[in-house]
Amino acid sequence: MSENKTILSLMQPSGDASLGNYLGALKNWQKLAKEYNCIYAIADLHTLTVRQEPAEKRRRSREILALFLAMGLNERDNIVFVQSHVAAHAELAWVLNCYTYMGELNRMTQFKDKSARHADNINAGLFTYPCLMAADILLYQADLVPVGEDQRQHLEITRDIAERFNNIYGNTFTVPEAYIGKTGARVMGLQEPERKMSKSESANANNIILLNDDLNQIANKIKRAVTDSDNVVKAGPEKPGITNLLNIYCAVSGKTIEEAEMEFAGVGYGAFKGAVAEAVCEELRPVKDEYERVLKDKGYIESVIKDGAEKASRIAYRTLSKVYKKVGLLPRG
Ligand code: ATP
Ligand code: LTN
Repeated sequence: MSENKTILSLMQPSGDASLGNYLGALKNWQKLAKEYNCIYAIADLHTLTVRQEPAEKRRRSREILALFLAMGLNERDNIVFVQSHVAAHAELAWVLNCYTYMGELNRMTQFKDKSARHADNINAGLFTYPCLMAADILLYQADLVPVGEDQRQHLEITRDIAERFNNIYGNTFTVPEAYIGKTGARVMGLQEPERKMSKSESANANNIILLNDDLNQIANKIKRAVTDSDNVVKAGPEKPGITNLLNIYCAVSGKTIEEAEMEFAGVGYGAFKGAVAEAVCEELRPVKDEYERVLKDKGYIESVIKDGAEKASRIAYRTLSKVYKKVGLLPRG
């Protein structure tokens, strides 16, 4: 690897990839790809915290990986792999479990949200999820972690764990920073604009734009998005639906909210939604075309998976053996 800094991020195969994943995460990964060493993975171990059909999980893991590749995050310039293929993630997660306090984990809003929504399955994995995420990041000495706004708290706990460990044992981990984009970092549901567009929690298909939807479906979902009735295209806390559409529009067009408000001043919601739909479809068209192509190339995807596991393992085990030594585990000899 070159002297560049390292960025790393993972995406769960917990549902089909959404416009939220694309704007909040993938688009920034793509933007940063030229200046950094990049490591991207499928967080399939994380997804075990919520029950899911095994065959669906396998399909989604391949599809999301194909999406990375379609967006130019290819195996030549980046390391692309599947989390469960590098056992060091589970191994370091165990160690970090022992350096993380119950009180810290108790404060995680994602844990509170997910345990409220899955009251029948509040498993220990859901609770210790941030330790596995910290392991993902710290194994590769990542400098920067591009994620959506919902992950900010998990990055903070990762930093706390890393600093705690470094304070006890001397410099072991790079303390990472979150990279959260200015626009698109929190795409809200189209039908429930008070809540994050979530790929595993959207019961209503019109609430979420999937990258697997065809362009007509995408345009129709945007046109059906919930708004208020005053017909003024302006962002504000009392207008969550319109604010969300403005954010989406700005994330794809690169315009600021003020510029977009000016562009749509005096224009009704119908025309505004039409413009948002067109901008989103134009943005996604080439990605979707390439994605369809890559997805058909099963041999290529399998070779990326195999290669990625090898490259990632080499880096991960270097860190893990340093950690094992520092905490006093016997060397294998
Ligand atoms: P779930 O909804 O099942 O919890 P998720 O999509 O939030 O899943 P991941 O697949 O791990 O979880 O998310 C991948 C990336 O996409 C993360 O960086 C996350 O912050 C980002 N992301 C997810 N949803 C949104 C959203 N609605 N807006 C912006 N970014 C998002
Ligand atoms: N927790 C993240 C997914 C995730 C991740 C990571 C993101 C798992 N490990 C490491 C960045 C770095 C989520 O739910 N969005």
